[in-house]
Amino acid sequence: MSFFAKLKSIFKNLTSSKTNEELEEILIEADFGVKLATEIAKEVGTKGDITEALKNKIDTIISPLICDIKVNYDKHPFVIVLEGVNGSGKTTTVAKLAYHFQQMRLSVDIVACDTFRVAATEQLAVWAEKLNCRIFCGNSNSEKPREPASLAYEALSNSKSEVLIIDTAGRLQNNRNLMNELAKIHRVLKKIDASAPHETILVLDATTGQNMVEQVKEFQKIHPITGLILNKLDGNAKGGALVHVANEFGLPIYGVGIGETEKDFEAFSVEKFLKDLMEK
Ligand SMILES: Nc1nc2c(ncn2[C@@H]2O[C@H](COP(=O)(O)OP(=O)(O)OP(=O)(O)O)[C@@H](O)[C@H]2O)c(=O)[nH]1
Ligand SMILES: [Mg+2]
Repeated sequence: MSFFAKLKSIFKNLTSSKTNEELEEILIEADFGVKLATEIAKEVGTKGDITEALKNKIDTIISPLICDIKVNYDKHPFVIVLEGVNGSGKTTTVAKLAYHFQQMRLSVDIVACDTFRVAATEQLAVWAEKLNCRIFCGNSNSEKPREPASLAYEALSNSKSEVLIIDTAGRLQNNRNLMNELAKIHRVLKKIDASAPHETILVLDATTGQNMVEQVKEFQKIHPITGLILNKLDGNAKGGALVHVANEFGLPIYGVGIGETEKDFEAFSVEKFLKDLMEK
């Protein structure tokens, strides 16, 4: 059952007659995680209207974390690295963020550090052309793929833009080599600017369940994550584990992806999230 379906059934079945234990069980089943489920059941159970109390609790956890990416104009350029597992929407998010900053009249360069797959570079090159961004990429004609860290170094050394967005390879968080490669990208950036990257954003797929928590943990080991973007909230995405992630890590939530074009990026709305919960 999807997260929304589960939660919908929770709301339907919620009556004041449910015991705290029953509520706790339902919440665990709905991907809230044991710790949070216990906490909520304890708090909510004593407050009469369980539905309202549960909504308030979700609001209390998520609302303080919603914010924009604040570009520090003292940085030349302001460097953003996008990370995440296979297919979470990193490359599309590069385009969405590039467009977002262009709307703010900032100049943007992008870097195709997913050099292992030629198609990945081509995908980003298409976006670069559409958005009229400068792109740094490896030479697709050469037989050996360019080392991602060396490309990142070249990009940061040469970019004249206000914002530099770095795309990385979709990697399983348990793939040591690829994670080492990511660590290396961070190391070389710091050789040029000790404060870089200025944002390390983990891109999550809303259709992921509890594995989301694991993903945050594993990527945090490489370099501190400074914020999250949750993609694919359009359609029937679960997204529920976000409540768990938000409660566990308290990381800023920079926005959500709601489609495949550069314009399909918006701020996370708790109101919409809860409304979808009740009506989807
Ligand atoms: N519906 C929907 N589709 C999305 C969204 N974001 C990305 N996609 C689609 O999801 C697929 C994967 O997106 P990519 O941006 O290539 O993901 P990635 O993380 O770069 O993938 P890898 O480089 O293979 O790891 C593409 O078909 C995108 O068009 C979103 O917010 N909503
Ligand atoms: Mg990609």
